[in-house]
Amino acid sequence: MVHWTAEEKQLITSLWAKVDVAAIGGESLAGMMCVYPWTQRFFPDFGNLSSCTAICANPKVKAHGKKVLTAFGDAIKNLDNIKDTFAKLSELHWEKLHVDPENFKLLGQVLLVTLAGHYGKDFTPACHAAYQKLVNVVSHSLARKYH
Ligand code: HEG
Repeated sequence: MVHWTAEEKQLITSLWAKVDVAAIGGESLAGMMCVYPWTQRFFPDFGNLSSCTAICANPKVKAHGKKVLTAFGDAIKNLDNIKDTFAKLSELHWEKLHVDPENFKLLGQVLLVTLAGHYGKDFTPACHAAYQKLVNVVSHSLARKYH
């Protein structure tokens, strides 16, 4: 089980209070689809993904990014129990969506870069490290039901 120091918890929750979930979620998901174009294939019904400009403006990408980042918020509310919090989502990504768990890491990395770009001053090295740990735990928890 992952251990969080009081400082890490504080760094994570205080930045999160400033995060615009819709904007950062949309930008992170769009970023993943632009930088790692093979991830687009999981979203065949999302319409126009023909260029990075199209992806970034696509309302379905924005809406789904918000949904994904809202789930990150649930993880932050349950830092000591992320595994159980994501049990159902892990089953969904494995059994129904067949998303290779390697992709969770890619999205996590794009999220970190997006947060750094938007909240640079608050995204200190210690905050970055705490968020790196968080995206690792989220990826790991989402991959847990894979077999
Ligand atoms: Mg996933 C659905 C969260 C990574 C592809 N994802 C969802 C849903 C949530 C979620 C909350 C909605 C579930 C529902 O409808 O009940 N996703 C989530 C998180 C992460 C993640 C927290 C974090 C790393 N997802 C992820 C990645 C891919 C992916 C990396 C593909 C590259 N997710 C995916 C697809 C769906 C969801 C295809 C269904 C989309 C749809 O509504 O058509």
